[in-house]
Amino acid sequence: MSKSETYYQWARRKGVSRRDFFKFCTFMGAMLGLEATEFPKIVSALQSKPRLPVIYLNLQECTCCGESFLRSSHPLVSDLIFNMISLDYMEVLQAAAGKQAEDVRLKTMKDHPGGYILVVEGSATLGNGGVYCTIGGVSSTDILKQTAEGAAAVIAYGSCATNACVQGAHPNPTEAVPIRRVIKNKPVIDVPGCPPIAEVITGTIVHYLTYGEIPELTNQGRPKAFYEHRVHDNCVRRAFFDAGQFVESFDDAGAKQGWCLYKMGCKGPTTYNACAITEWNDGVSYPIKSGHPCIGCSENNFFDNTPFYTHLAKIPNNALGKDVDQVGMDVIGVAGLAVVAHAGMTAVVKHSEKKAKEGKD
Ligand code: FSX
Ligand code: SF4
Ligand code: F3S
Repeated sequence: MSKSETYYQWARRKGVSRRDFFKFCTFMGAMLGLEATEFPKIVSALQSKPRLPVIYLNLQECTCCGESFLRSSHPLVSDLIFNMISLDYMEVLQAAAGKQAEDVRLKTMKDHPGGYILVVEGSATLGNGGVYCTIGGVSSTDILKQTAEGAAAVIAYGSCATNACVQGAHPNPTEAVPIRRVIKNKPVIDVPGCPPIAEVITGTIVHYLTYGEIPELTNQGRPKAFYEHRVHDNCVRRAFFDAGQFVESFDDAGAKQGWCLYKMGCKGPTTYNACAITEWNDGVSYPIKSGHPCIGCSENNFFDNTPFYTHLAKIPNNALGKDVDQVGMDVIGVAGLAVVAHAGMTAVVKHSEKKAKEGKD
């Protein structure tokens, strides 16, 4: 994609039909929680505006955030993401290396002062002058400061970048800190999750292109459209929570029935993220749907918020109005009786069938 080419021109050149391009714009509008009347503005922006330069830095992290990019749930989203990013500078994917790569980063900064987006994956390190993570012999914390200088906005992508995540867990040997602790003179958009949802970056960039400003943020600095609700609010197992039906061990009958994972340590009631809506791998699943409790990976310091498999002491806004342990016991009592009754009935039916068969013989 050349720098003066618009997203629409690029998409058409890539063989994307006009119809699919409109579908993408509608999808993005819906993801951003915009009114349908706003969708034409997205179409118009992507049809007329040239590519927005994006520099992507990898600091202290595990690269799963980049992996999450690659598996964006909308086919056009992943294509668009990679064409929005200056692939000349994304360590994981760039062809260039060493000085050549660093020169490309510096050139992008020089050519677009105040006009590029900086995406940062991973935490910054302050320990011992930032020696724990270096790129080309330079502290990555200094590279971060230098690259942020000419950025229009900074997207802290992933929990490492927003709250230092695993590196920041006790005892935090590298003095890992969130990006907003180092970059204080630019808008920093936090996109937490370990890994985070790829569509949030695309949504943020599409919003910036359409309105010339970053999307509305929560009081924690996260895009509101994606982080306004708790995982619990849209959870696929929510009906079981409301009915007081809880999994008590990973191999029990409730687990097989897809009951609520609250008692297995699920942090969905205190975790703000959109996974229950967007899901992963083309909308196939998310942790809870796959049978594992939410560990609250988008919440601050979740690595220290253990044990993962012990349930929360209190559920905010608990509509059940009583202690969940007790509710579980009540339900197990009822369910247990039901199982016994069912087993009894099955035995009676089987016995009758056997008798009937014997009579026939
Ligand atoms: Fe962190 Fe990203 Fe967790 Fe990993 O790189 S948010 S450790 S999933 O992938 O930064
Ligand atoms: Fe879903 Fe967890 Fe809430 Fe149960 S406690 S409904 S598994 S988010
Ligand atoms: Fe993370 Fe919980 Fe979603 S563990 S991926 S916030 S379901």
